[in-house]
Amino acid sequence: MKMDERRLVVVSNRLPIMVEAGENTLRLKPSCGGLVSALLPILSEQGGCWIGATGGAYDHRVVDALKRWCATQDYSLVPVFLTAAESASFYQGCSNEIIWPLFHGVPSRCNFGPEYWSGYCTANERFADGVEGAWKSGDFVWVHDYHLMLLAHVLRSRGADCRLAYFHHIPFPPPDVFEKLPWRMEMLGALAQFDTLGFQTARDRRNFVACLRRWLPGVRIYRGGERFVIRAAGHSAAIGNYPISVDYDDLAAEATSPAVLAGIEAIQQGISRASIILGVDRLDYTKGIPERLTAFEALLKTHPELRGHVTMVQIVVPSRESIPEYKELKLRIEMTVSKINGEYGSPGWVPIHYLHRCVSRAELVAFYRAAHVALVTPLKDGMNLVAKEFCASRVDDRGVLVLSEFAGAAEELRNGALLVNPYDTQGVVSALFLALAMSDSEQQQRMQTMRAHIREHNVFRWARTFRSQGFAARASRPPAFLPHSSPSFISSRLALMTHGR
Ligand code: ADQ
Repeated sequence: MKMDERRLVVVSNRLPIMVEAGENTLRLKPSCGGLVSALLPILSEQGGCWIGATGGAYDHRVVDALKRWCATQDYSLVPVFLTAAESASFYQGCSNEIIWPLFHGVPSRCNFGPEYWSGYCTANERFADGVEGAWKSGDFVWVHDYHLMLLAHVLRSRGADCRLAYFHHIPFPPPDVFEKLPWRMEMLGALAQFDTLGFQTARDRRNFVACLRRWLPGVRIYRGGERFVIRAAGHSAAIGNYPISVDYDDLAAEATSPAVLAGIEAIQQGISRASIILGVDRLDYTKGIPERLTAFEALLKTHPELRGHVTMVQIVVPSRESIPEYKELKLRIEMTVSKINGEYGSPGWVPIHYLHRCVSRAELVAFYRAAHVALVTPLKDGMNLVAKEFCASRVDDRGVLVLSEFAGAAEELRNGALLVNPYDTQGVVSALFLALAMSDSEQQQRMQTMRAHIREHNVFRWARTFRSQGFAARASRPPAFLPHSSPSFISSRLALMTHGR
């Protein structure tokens, strides 16, 4: 069977549809976020199955509603149910209070509760149940992101011999950061049980390999060009970097739709035709939103001639609202926006327009097209799709991308974007000033360079390359050999963590 004939089974923490179940009500609505933005076009094109949590405990009404919804789609959804307690320790706890901050390089924000790890192990078992129930021989099972790093280990320990691939959407930290994880060896041993592992950038892949070398006893690492093959506990895995992307053609087509053209006009009228500096983010401390607002304030302070002529639009999609830190961040952003608007605003001009909600794709593309500058300044980001969406939408070859050098996207877009250090307020102000004054011809030349790259390296190519290289890697395993030390140590520690609690 050829690779592209295999059924695609996506496994991720959340389904692309959220279900809000009240006592007498049930509402389905699409999820917002980078993973869904990237994978939905792939499944919509190829069909297949998506396994993920619904965000709640078992509810037969949810099962029925999802079945009805699937009947109208080319792919099916398989819900995984977690109790409130399981979700609290796995999702809020281990995933978002340990792995997320640690992997984004902020260990000071980590809360290493031991009960979180045990919740993480349990949840990975639940997802494994979902895969076992849905998997058919010959499927390509593609696991996504940091919530499910133990899944291959759990499935292998149950005897599953399916092809298992993993894509890591967030940064992978260097050894001196990763080593703080109390379960570092278990995690690396489990990751090594996948057949293929993909990372966003060469730096993430290098960091992962460096962590394996330092912390996984008995691992063997082979290099073949840009790819690596590792062998641990008698299993081989191929490792590579595959920068994720966007559905370029869809965004470019949407950009000239009547809804978007009307949207651009409405936005421009609404802000009195001032130049727009646009920020679009999930509400997260890694996205650098307060730092960005501070830079905008410094721009207004040091360049008073711009007041009234430039407006910032910051769109924020609500995220992880049950975690106190995220609630505090929301408050901090709201206070900063209101302080800047109070201090610098004047009749007829609001310095910052702040939207806290999930907007439709057409609205988003209208904002991308109406903006003069996209200010994409995460403190650390696996890739950042907003940067690529902005470029793909600019069918007019205009607009300037000011991009954090700490976003994965900077590796690919450095020839067209103005790169900044988001911690360097003065540097961001200078880049913004340059962007606002940039000639049409320079904007065009930079934007064309970025668009050409994204057109070619679009999300379909990303999925194809990952799947075909992963497929080839399994077919050509490295020669058998004896590892330096016994890998059974890792297997038994993991078995203890996942089964022996
Ligand atoms: P995210 O952290 O979610 O993704 P990002 O890549 O920027 O970050 O994607 C955000 C997505 O949400 C974009 O597609 C954007 O259009 C959408 N979005 C943002 N605000 C919105 C709003 N208000 N309304 C509607 N849509 C909105 C994770 C990693 C990233 C990585 C992606 C994909 O953290 O680094 O790029 O996965 O791998």
